[in-house]
Amino acid sequence: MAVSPPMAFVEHAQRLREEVNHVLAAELKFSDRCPSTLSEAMAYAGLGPGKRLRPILVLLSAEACGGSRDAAMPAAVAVEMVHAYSLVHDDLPAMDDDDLRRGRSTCHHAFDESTAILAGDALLTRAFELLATKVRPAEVAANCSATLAEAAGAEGMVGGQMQDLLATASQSEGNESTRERQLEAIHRNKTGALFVASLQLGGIVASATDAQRAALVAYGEKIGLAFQIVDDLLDVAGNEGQMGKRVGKDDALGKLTFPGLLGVSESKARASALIHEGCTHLEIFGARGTSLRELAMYLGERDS
Ligand code: GRG
Repeated sequence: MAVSPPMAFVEHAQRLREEVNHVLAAELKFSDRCPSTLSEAMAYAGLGPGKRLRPILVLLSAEACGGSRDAAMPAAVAVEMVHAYSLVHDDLPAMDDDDLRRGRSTCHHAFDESTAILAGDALLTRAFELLATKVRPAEVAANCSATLAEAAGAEGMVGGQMQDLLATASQSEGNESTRERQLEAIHRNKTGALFVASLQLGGIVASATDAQRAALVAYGEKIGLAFQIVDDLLDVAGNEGQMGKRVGKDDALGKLTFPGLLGVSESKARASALIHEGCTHLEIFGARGTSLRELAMYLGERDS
């Protein structure tokens, strides 16, 4: 059964979300060398009412490793820019062809398709500009850039999206255990890689030890997969108003999903087990890992 995070955590997460939004808004302001339509589309996509989970992971992992929130903030905002770009491109007609995101029209509906493609491109490049110019010292900036690029690129998120498209096109051939392995591999790249990178970035800016870095990766892999299982469950039974996006699309598109493969109750049990397992890796952080533990609980019981 899912366990709710304490109210103090919910309030802590809300404060972090507001701090992230403040810096994100400042970093999405451009001089008049940027066409106003492009900066408006970037602000629309970047500042929409999302949960800001990935930047919160950056800030909480830095906290767990004894680092400062100010030092982690540029990396937190950079990850959110990469995430926002991925949502804009994922919603395009050539991808999921969605008209609703975060309770509002998708970027290509609010603007147009060409502007949405360019806004996604510019969010992605702005993220790396931020890491290069705002993370110090330069060696830490380079380490953050390499970590985020690897997670977002061909061997991470974009590669996972390609695997997902190929699996949908081939209508998921193979027996149940082959398909389950395939599904886990897709989500390890498509969703999990950015979760793990977010935790790694917090660790990098906080000069985490190798053992702390390994613990963050192990925790991130488990909760990243749990997040995706819950996302699949919400697509089956979630509320469109609360989710702020269309539901029931996975089934309509013939997508390989956890509830489709394992059924609803086994999927719920799998998500709870992963959250529990993920939290066992936080012991190394002692009391400083409490917020990451509470975030994992939140992921298990979220409804949006
Ligand atoms: C290059 C054309 C082109 C497309 C690439 C990169 C990409 C498309 C897709 C990335 C994969 C992707 C969007 C995965 C979705 C993961 C997911 C469940 C996102 C929703 O995350 P939440 O719930 O969203 O954290 P909020 O709105 O709260 O930020």
